[in-house]
Amino acid sequence: MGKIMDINWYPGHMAKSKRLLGEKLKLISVAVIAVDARAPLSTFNPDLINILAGKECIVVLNKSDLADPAQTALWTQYYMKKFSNAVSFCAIRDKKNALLSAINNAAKPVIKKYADKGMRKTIRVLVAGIPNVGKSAIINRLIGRKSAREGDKPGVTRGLQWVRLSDVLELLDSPGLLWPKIESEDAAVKIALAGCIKQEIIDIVPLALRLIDILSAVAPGAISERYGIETGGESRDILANICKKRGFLIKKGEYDIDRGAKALLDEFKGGRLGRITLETPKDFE
Ligand SMILES: Nc1nc2c(ncn2[C@@H]2O[C@H](COP(=O)(O)OP(=O)(O)OP(=O)(O)O)[C@@H](O)[C@H]2O)c(=O)[nH]1
Ligand SMILES: [Mg+2]
Repeated sequence: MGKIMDINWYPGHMAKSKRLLGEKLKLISVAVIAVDARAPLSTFNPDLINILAGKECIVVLNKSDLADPAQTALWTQYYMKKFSNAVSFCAIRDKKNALLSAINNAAKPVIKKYADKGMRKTIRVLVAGIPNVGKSAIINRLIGRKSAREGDKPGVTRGLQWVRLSDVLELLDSPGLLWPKIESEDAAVKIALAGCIKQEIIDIVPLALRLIDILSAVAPGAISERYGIETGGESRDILANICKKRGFLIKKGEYDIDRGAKALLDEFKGGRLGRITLETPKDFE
């Protein structure tokens, strides 16, 4: 099978963003770490553990509307154990209350620390995570208007941006950060499937074949239901069958596999294959 992408892809703008973020860290007391609920561990940037050491952290499993609710519950428990603070969220639909109270709870000890010294300070909350997991959307949801730019592709937020949430809380939107060396090819695949890596560097046919393999384990039936095809054979035959069903032909008898791959990947990303989570906590025990 072909290589899906260079998993050591770490563009210069991310190194720069990480440096600029480093300069603001001393101002930050609370951090919201956003992950994609469809791959909650693979989309967690392990660099953030070091970067955010000593801060109150909340893991937000965002895009929960696209994930399997039972899996999201397991992953929320997983992160509760790890960080004692985790919330599942849908930034485009959910009410802000649950997330807001998690942030307020995390800020409470910091507010108290200052209050004990007779000080009343603004608590600064960083929203961090890999590209396209919905950091800006989370901020917009919390403040109730579109203040941070969001977009349906990775790399939309380019600089740090402060947004006032209340008289005591201020949020910091940050550009998506990957880490310099993604050790696991499996994690790289899921990061790509969740749309967190720009399309241009991805080889979409092998990625679509990997998606077909993963789906046969985590959501058997999803492809046959969506496309009305048999899914017993090899992934390549399944992809060819998707093309056949959709009429994606280059010429008679030759399928447009690229087009089929793109359709499958886009439809997965958009949730049209159902609410699917690509990994379960048990995979990592
Ligand atoms: N279905 C769904 N889509 C979401 C959710 N949250 C965000 N999105 C969409 O996902 C896309 C990415 O959201 P952004 O807020 O721009 O993501 P980001 O993490 O700020 O991305 P970068 O700034 O590129 O790092 C946008 O099209 C959002 O509308 C969610 O909970 N569910
Ligand atoms: Mg953003």
